[in-house]
Amino acid sequence: STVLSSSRGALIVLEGCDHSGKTTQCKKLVSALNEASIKAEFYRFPGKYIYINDLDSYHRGTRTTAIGEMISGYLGRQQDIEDHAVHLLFSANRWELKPKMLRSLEDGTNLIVDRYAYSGVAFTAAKEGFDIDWCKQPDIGLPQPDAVFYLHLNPEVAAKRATFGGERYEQTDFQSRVSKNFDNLQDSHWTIVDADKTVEELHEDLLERVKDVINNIGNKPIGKLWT
Ligand code: 2DT
Ligand code: MG
Repeated sequence: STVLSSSRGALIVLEGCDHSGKTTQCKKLVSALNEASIKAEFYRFPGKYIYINDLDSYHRGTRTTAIGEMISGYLGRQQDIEDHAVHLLFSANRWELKPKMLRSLEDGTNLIVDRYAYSGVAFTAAKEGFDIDWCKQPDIGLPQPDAVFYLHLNPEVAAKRATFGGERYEQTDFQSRVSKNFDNLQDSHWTIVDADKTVEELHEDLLERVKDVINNIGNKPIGKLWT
């Protein structure tokens, strides 16, 4: 007889330019997977709010970390933080969640993650005086995503969706440098997905790809990012 060993969870990241629909799609993926009785949790970086299988408390923002709070104050312009220091805080926010993420993955729960170290590098490296190599250092060794889906939207289409507000980084010239940096970070784990379609169409597309990753994960060891 055959003994079926249960597989670990897959670590799946959505990246992409602003207004490409990452957050919406992550939440829809988690809901759809859970409805299909596939264990999945939503993570978001920066982890302004952490929630575990509870979409409502996410919106209420009930669970925060101290580092997440600092980043939140920075993005909302309530607080200035030196550029190198805030880069390290974004990274520290990922490291502080690493043990929890690994426990979930080992327990067979799939993680659907809205932004990761790629955003960390792409955004800081868009600032004056930073290079990609320096920016990558603090995130080296984090859990390696099994798949990164990069939601691609051309800048004119993104601009039409945009309600660029007062949050830090929400300017078009900055965003175009960010998007060039993303291009330099693509590796074999990436798939570029056309995000210029309806929410439902994009969801169907992503759900199929995500299920494919989950079905093929087996007990492949979790890698270490950028090693
Ligand atoms: P959203 O809440 O819309 O995702 O905006 N950022 C994010 C960084 O500068 N470094 C990071 O490591 C991460 C994860 C991207 C969050 C903003 O924070 C930026 C936009
Ligand atoms: Mg978002």
